[in-house]
Amino acid sequence: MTRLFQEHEVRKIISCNPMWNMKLLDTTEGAEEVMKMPVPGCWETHPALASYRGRAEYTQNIRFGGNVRLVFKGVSHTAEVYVDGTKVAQHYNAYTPFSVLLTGMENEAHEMKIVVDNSFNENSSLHMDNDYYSYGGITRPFEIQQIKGVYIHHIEFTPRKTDLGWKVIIKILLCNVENEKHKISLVEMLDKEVFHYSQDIVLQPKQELIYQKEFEFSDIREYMLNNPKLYLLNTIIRDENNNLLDDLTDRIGFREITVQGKDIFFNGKKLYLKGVNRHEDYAEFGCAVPLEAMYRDIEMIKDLGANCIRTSHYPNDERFLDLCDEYGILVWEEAHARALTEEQMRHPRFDEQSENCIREMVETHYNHPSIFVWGVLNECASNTEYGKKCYDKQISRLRELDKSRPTTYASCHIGDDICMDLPDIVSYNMYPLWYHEEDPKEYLAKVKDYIKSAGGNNKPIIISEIGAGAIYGYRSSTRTKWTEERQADILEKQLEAVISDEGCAGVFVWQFADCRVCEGHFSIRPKCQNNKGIVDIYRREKLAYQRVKEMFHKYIQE
Ligand code: ADA
Repeated sequence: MTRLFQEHEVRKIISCNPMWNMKLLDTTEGAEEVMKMPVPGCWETHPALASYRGRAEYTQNIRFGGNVRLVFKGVSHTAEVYVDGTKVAQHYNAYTPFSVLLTGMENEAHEMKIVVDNSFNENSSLHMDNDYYSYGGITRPFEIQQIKGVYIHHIEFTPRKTDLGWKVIIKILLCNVENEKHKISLVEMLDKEVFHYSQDIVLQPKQELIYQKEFEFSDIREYMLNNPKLYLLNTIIRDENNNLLDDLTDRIGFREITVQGKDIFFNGKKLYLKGVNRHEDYAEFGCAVPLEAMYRDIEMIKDLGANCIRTSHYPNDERFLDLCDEYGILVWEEAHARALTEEQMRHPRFDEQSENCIREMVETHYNHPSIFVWGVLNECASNTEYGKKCYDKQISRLRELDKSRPTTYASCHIGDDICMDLPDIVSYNMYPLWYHEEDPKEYLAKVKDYIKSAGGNNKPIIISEIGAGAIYGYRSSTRTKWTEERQADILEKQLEAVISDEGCAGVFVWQFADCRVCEGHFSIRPKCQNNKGIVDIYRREKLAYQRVKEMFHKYIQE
């Protein structure tokens, strides 16, 4: 299951065994050479591989024929895909989907081999030793799709509110995979009600065609956070003999995000963001968080009184985004990057790997109504001229790909950030009373003064990270650092400072749950975890959970 709804009725999905054969290629003592491994899943779930960093080979013989798409929702972090011994694809980045088109295949068992690599090597500019863990494996769902001569690659649904209702631009990318011309017809439905039909659409051999139209809808229910109405947008294409060719269903919402001065509006209603940062990381499951655990997270985040989640610091699993759509929880989704220096941003593969991540993130997650802003480059070198070129390139690219959402980045360069003129929303990460002993209110005033002086004036301000650490179960009347008491005290003072400030559009707690970190630079972190979660890696509440809940509920947006 790659989504929380059925994407296809016409397009057939070829089932394959979720248990793959796996062979370690950079062996480690204590583990057998060949073992079984579940997909999706992290190899760290296997007790002997809890810290394995290197390459592994996944193999399985699967019967298929004709034209097929191999769809990988996430492989961590580099994949080489081989079919019958021939390399057919390569992909870098654990957090974005990719697919491989195979045409004219013999109808027989084919050997699938995926070489997966999670090592920190010279070709990796984004996955590196960091304050989160780069797991290994085919960590998100995989499926094989049977397609015919023409298929629907993806659809973009862009709604815009008008005085009479909604104007919507729908872009459909159609792909002819054969060496012959195809003439097709196309029907579009909203919750099974036909709103458009077109025929005699001609695709030349191997042509990719964008079919774009604008529609007006008046009698629809808006997507509201307290009543998140989702529609199924269903597109079906047929050949000239009216035979079914392909279909694609996506889920959409009629909602519009606008920024005016220092305020962010959702369907014309001013937003105040009360959020949490969330890593995709869950105890022994690593980044391959099972749906039940995603469900538990979203229920707890809703219980907190939060209305948004920041996917720190990479694009998330589409099933989690589907849950956010269903629960009316807003999402700040960001491309993959955390705390890169200028030197790291000068890595020869950085621009290309960042571009691929941004394009794949926006193209595949575009229709999620819960995503209200795109972010890039968390705490990277926004204080250098070279860094500014990268920020400018990435924010411009976001705007090319999506004109319907604002852009932002979270900075930590208080006093020397030179990029605040670039994004639509200015965001800052601050840890007064944890990393430095300053009164949160005074520190926030300094942050706002700097933002005003450095190009961020008259833009919405989000405090994208506040927080403090605590070891789950460590309680003491001393209230020293690392006690749950101290974490709750610090969070209360930080939240009080931000929520009571008129000039902020919102605040995100760092972070929802503890997560594993890498041993290199971050072994200083107790248990080799980032312990600023308000719950631990098993989602057991620390005292701060209830304290944040009280604060968020105290400020309830009617
Ligand atoms: C930064 C960073 C987070 C985390 C946090 C911390 O703000 O964006 O990923 O590392 O610091 O825990 O210090």
